[in-house]
Amino acid sequence: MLIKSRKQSDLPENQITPESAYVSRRSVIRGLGAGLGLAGLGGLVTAGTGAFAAEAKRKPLDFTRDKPDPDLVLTPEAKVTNHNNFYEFGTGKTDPAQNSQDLKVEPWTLTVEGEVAKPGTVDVWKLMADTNLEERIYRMRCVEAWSMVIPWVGFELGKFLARFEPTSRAKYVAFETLYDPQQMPGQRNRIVGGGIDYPYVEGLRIDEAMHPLSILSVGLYGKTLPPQNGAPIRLVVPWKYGFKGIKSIVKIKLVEKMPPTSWNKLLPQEYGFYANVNPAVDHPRWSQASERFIGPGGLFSVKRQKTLPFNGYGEEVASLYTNMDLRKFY
Ligand SMILES: Nc1nc2c(c(=O)[nH]1)N[C@H]1C(S)=C(S)[C@@H](COP(=O)(O)O)O[C@H]1N2
Ligand SMILES: [Mo]
Repeated sequence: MLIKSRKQSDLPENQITPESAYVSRRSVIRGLGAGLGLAGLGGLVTAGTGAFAAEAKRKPLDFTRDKPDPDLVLTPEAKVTNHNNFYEFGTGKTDPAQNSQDLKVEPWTLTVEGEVAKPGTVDVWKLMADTNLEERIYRMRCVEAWSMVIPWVGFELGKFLARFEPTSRAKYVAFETLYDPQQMPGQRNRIVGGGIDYPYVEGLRIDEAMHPLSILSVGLYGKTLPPQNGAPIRLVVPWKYGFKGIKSIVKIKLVEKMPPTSWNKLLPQEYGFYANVNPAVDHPRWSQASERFIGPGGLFSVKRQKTLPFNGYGEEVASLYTNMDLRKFY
């Protein structure tokens, strides 16, 4: 996500920081490796490929594997965990990995309330152990025009919500991230936090939430989530821009009216409630027709590719929006 006050060099077209960081780190490693020998090199390689303090605490998960789509190339794990948006930990792409390592993700509870017959609070770590987890390899498209392919591990949001027995008045689902300024520097400071009014909130229409592609993710690359990706539980909706994928969720409320969402509150003319990936509707400040795929390799292998309607999931989800003007409901 971008905020208006950002300078030109921070705009997405110029956003080469993460990739150039890899390149320069590698040349540093090469330069030092000659003198330090293999031991020194090993240490530096680890530092450059995402060894976080919290990395050691990630637990292996039991899950059913997705059958890999031969057309999809995975984004390497080190890039999935080093190029993030999580404004509670800063607005730079490497800030979340740097600043979120001490987030206390265990224990963690998630409350489901509102228009449900059986409201309740669940222990997320128990939930993880008791649920049949599935791997879902999804294309992800950020509104800033970069994309990744990520092997998430999680479960269907709809099946989870069904346990709480939504009432007929449940028309929307509202989500909320942890509010804890002690742990989240962006919540203490408007500059660090990018001007968002915390806690971060998001929402879906009930039919979107019930769609089998919508998942609550508890892991990636076979292990529990690192904090920078939204540990211990976050939303993943692959046909929508990345900002819908609210992280580190503590509350889900089923409601009758369309709930407020963080980016829409901050910049309503730029970010709508629906946020369906749509190459035909440009962001007011840049095109959404194409994207930079963050794949394996260095700076020069970042591939520009066409953006697909509904991020390539149109066959599954377009019917949710028949008779809706997607220019108006962006
Ligand atoms: N709580 C919270 N959730 C958030 C954000 C955030 O700043 N705070 N950023 C969103 C944006 S803009 C994107 S693109 C995705 C990025 O998810 P990833 O870092 O796991 O790729 O998280 C989304 N969820
Ligand atoms: Mo984003």
